[in-house]
Amino acid sequence: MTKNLRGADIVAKSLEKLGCERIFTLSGNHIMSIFDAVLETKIELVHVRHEAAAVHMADGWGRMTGEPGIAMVTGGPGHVNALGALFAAQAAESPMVLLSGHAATWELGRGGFQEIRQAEMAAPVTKASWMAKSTATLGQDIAHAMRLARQGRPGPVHVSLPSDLLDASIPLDQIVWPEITDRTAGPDIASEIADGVLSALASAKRPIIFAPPALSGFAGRALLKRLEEATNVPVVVLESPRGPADATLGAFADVVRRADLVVLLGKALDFTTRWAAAPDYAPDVRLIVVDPEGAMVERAVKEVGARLLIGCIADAKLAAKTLVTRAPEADSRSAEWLKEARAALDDRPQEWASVVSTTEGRLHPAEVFRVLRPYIENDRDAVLVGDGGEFGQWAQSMLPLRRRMVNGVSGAIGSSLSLALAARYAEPKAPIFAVLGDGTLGFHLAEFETAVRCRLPFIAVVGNDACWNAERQIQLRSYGPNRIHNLELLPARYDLVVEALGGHGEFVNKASDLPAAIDRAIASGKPALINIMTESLPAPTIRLKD
Ligand SMILES: Cc1ncc(C[n+]2csc(CCOP(=O)(O)OP(=O)(O)O)c2C)c(N)n1
Repeated sequence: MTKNLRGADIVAKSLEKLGCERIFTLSGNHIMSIFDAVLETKIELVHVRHEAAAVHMADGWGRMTGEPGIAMVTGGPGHVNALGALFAAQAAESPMVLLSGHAATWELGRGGFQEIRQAEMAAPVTKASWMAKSTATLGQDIAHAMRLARQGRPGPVHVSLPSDLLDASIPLDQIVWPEITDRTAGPDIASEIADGVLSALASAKRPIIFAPPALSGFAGRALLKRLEEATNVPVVVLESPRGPADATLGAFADVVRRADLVVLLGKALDFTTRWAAAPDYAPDVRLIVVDPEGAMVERAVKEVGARLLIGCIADAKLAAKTLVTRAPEADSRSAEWLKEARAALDDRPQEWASVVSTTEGRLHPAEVFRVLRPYIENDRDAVLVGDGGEFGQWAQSMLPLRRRMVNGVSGAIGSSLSLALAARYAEPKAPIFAVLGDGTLGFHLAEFETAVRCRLPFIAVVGNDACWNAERQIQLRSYGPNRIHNLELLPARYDLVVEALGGHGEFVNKASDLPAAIDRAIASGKPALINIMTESLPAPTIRLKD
């Protein structure tokens, strides 16, 4: 007698076969068959408190490991709740897959329960988005989604799973299981083009290389460091909406303005690069574009015309490795320019070393990050998660860049608690700090319950200025001091909320109390929140030389 398997079993077993250890999920009618099916696998379900948090966690897993994170949500409202978080994952170039339950195929077009055009809704925030068509090929859908997510410019992929396909039972011999060996990487850069790029770099006076968010992880940064060492050319990841003017990059915008050659190594020519145009760049700066997507090379042709020296379709990671291998042994350029660029990247105002708050009961952000810095610096595995708004910008400009996940190019606030939980799964022991403002905290505060329930210790460092300060600064700059309104928040005791959820809370309104509070938070071994009353200061800005 042939045994039958449900579609839901095919999904669970295929995920397991493809290396998935856990699914970040929020339950619902359409996916309960998969909850049931994972009982026959080693897959762990991480049940969270909002669908967007499940997507942020899958995003975080993708960024930490380079392997697609898997989020699973129910159809209709669950899917709709998940969509916003895909925007951040897409901008972060994070490999992940969103599996959403879906109304049964026989209900479609008839006003089915929670029926909505899910694949179409997810299309603009994913690399690919479709509805599965048959039970037998569900495993292939999953494998294809995972392959697409990590290929070329990584990003989110969505598959909707109609409930009748999940519930249907089919004989084993009809199932098309996915291939596990298929891990095709995008094309490498051809040797002669790599040599062309290297000789252009060698003959340029002031070249720089921009790398994409996809290479901002631990492994990516290590590879880029090797590239910088091999070429003596500054290599910088652009992962902020502020582009080269990101506070993380010190005074690097000055260097960019003087560059005579910019290589976009997998970095999209978009608003973050300021389209390589004046006044942020020299008017005659030349460009080399190495990108996994032909469309990006075409965009460069359109945007910069004759200033484009080389345009080539290649995988950024493979191309970086090839450039390292083919770079000439005896370095053909002096290290002077690189030294100058690195000095600009490290440039920070001297006063940050000593500035203190002028407001009783509130800390200056610099007082917070002077204390926090060694905790991150002294452990090479430590993970920093950065989120909005102005407080987050202070953090990013004062804390080490080595191992960091930020809300990044999307500019979307709210993901950090979820990213920190995903980081904990990827890194069971390392210190993990999430830094965020009090407004941002509100988006997914309930994930502290997930953290406590799933035993995922990390430390949230919250700058509580009782205000949506980033927007307050916009009102101040754009509309004047008399038109600041409607951005106040309560100076709430978020630390007590976390205590109530079973975590560890600290309240700090004096700089001298902060070190002991951090030590107690670490010693608690629990998910912890340090609620720090801070001054409402504008984000640090770069100082251009003229
Ligand atoms: C999803 C999303 N919603 C709204 C915004 C706009 N926004 C950016 S920063 C910010 C204020 C953040 O306030 P808070 O977290 O308290 O940090 P602060 O600026 O006060 O330090 C807002 C509303 C955004 N970027 N993303």
